[in-house]
Amino acid sequence: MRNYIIIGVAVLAAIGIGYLFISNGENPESNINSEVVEKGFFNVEPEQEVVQTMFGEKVETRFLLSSELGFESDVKFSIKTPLIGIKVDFDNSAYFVSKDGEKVATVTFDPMEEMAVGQHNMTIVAKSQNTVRTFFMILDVVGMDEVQIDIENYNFEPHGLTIVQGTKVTWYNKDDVIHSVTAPDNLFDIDMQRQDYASFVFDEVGTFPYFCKPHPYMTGTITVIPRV
Ligand SMILES: [Cu+2]
Repeated sequence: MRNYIIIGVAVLAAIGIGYLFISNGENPESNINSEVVEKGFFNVEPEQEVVQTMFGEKVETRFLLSSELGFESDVKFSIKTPLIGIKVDFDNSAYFVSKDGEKVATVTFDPMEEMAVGQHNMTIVAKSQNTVRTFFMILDVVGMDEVQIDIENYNFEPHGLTIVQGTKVTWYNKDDVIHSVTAPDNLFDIDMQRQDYASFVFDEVGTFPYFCKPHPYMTGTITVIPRV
């Protein structure tokens, strides 16, 4: 019994020492520019706050990067929101920002799959060694002809949606409870049984909020834009 305790203590001590070594050792990622001490900070300005495109059409948008107080370093972007069915490409993996002038970062969104349709709130992070800038943008992938909204876990998904005039929107109730799709002005008021489908064709241009009668906290909005 005593031997086991001694072995146990020795194992714990070994783990502890190992841990000290690991935490003292430098993590390879933070090692890249470890001799460079960053001065100042950088600013990032999105060219647009709402980026709109049609389903199936690539769209580009740019960010302006500038140096403040002598900042000189690499800046990397990442998008913290999962964008399902959308391919995202930055034109560079890192942007060297210096006091010599503004730098432009370009990102391309390619909404390739049908599930890309809808308004996506994106959290974008631009990061250097010591500075982090977080900002928000909306990517609005406009639907045309036919669009499906899933009702799942007491949510309309997509929750915000832009469509072209004349588009048929079909709601599909995936939940095991009864919901409704109800416009406050009674333009439509559809009871949705379990596993039920129901459609409405939006011929008028405008903004149409709707909700669920049994669960009024469930809301959605459809914005209809003119067909060109
Ligand atoms: Cu409901």
